[in-house]
Amino acid sequence: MERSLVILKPDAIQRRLIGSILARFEAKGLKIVALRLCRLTNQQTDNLYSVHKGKKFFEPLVRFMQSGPVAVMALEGPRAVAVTRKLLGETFGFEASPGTIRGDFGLSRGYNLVHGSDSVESATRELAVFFKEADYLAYELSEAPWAFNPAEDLN
Ligand code: IDP
Ligand code: MG
Repeated sequence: MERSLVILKPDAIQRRLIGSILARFEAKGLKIVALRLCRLTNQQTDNLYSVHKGKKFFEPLVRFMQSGPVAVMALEGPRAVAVTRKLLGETFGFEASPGTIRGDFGLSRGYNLVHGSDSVESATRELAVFFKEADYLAYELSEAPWAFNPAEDLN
């Protein structure tokens, strides 16, 4: 089953939005299979944001991401990566549609509450920065057969 890396950024923690944001992922039917609070290291922010090195927002972005605790998690489900990105909304809060996490909770460019892997390849790389295979808890949600038809085609 597909997995995505999601990080609730320092602004989400400071604004006490952990519960509200997690509720969006739960309501959608995604399963939290790993979840941890931590502070991001240089190595971790480098890995997450290497494509942005050299851009003018890179240094402020790294400082922001290391400015306080974050909640790092792995979300699992059919098409977890694309579905998560849709739930996040456009990058900037002022452009993100109402109904999305960024659209409902934020106004800023950089302080946009949440990170989500942008492709299955990025998810594989990013998840490996934070979790070992043994960190993913295997369990069944009782509603799972009603949240998604297992006979459904994923292509
Ligand atoms: P994404 O998070 O939607 O994938 P990216 O373009 O990959 O967006 O940018 C990574 C992060 O860098 C964003 O989530 C945001 O926090 C920050 N960021 C991107 N563009 C800007 C900008 O123009 N000004 C300030 N921060 C930015
Ligand atoms: Mg990105």
